[in-house]
Amino acid sequence: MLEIDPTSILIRYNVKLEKEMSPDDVARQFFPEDKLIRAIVEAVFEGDEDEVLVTLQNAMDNGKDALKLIDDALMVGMGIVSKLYDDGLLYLPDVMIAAQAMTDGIEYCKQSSDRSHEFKAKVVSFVVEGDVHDIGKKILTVFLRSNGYEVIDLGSDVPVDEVISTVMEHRPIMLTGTALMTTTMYSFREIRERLLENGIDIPFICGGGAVTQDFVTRYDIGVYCDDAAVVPKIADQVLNNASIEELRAQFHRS
Ligand code: B12
Repeated sequence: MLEIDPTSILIRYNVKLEKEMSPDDVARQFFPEDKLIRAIVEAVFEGDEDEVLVTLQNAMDNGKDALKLIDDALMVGMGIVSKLYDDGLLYLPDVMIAAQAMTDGIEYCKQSSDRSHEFKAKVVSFVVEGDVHDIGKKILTVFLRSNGYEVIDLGSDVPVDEVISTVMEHRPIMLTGTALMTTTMYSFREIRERLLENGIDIPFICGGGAVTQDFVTRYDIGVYCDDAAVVPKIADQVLNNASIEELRAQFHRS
């Protein structure tokens, strides 16, 4: 007869009963109670652009204010996406898709209202002249917009004159520049000099593959950061009147 060792059976059938929470489960904990708002938040979280518009319209039809929905629903949905991304539960494409749904929603709310939405502040973003690498810049734009900033996005391969004239016209709280090539990043120096010549001393935040902290500090250009997701935190500090030295102390690596 076959001899069975009972200890081996116990080990073999010892299945792990706890289930790890999925990103959806985690997100559900943050969804608001109000059914009309919750539907919009869920649609942003899912990155479902059509559903965002349908749920927004439904909320407006039921008495919600179009512009208040930007902060109360669209930003809440995007905030949940950002939190899960920070916690490593979502990936960058999830953030980009949700941000697009949120951006469409913001446009829809603006069109549906005769008042204008209050952004935290304005930021100008660009990729330096001669450089077409715009992926990092697109990411930081998404993060800034999803954190309540209005971004004037000049795109890539932007001439110095255009950066300066845009800053003069729009008076942003800060400027962000991206450069991916060692041959193009010297534009940052020229831009900084031209800004100062025009009496504009706003923080100039520089990043992108080719740029280093040493380059940005050596030429006294501005503040360096290698992570697009941190840019809204820098902007929040700029809004708190942080000086260049304070920004460097907080965001530069020692
Ligand atoms: C994709 C890519 C391309 C694509 C660009 C598509 C696009 N729309 O962006 C295409 C194919 C068009 C391309 C073309 C070229 N490329 Co190219 N390309 C790359 C590649 C593979 C990835 C770059 C990238 O998107 N990285 C991902 C993004 C997310 O990174 P990122 O922009 O650095 O952003 C991160 C941070 O830097 C930060 N960040 C970015 N911006 C900012 C701004 C602020 C304010 C802050 C705080 C943070 C921040 O946030 C992001 C992370 O969160 C790199 C190689 C590499 N491994 O980097 C080469 C690379 C950049 N390319 C290079 C070269 C040489 C070229 C070409 C000249 C090739 C050629 N001979 O034609 C052309 C240049 C055309 C031009 N005039 O610009 C070189 C540059 C070398 C150098 N140091 O000068 C690299 C490094 C490849 C190499 N090893 O040789 N390229």
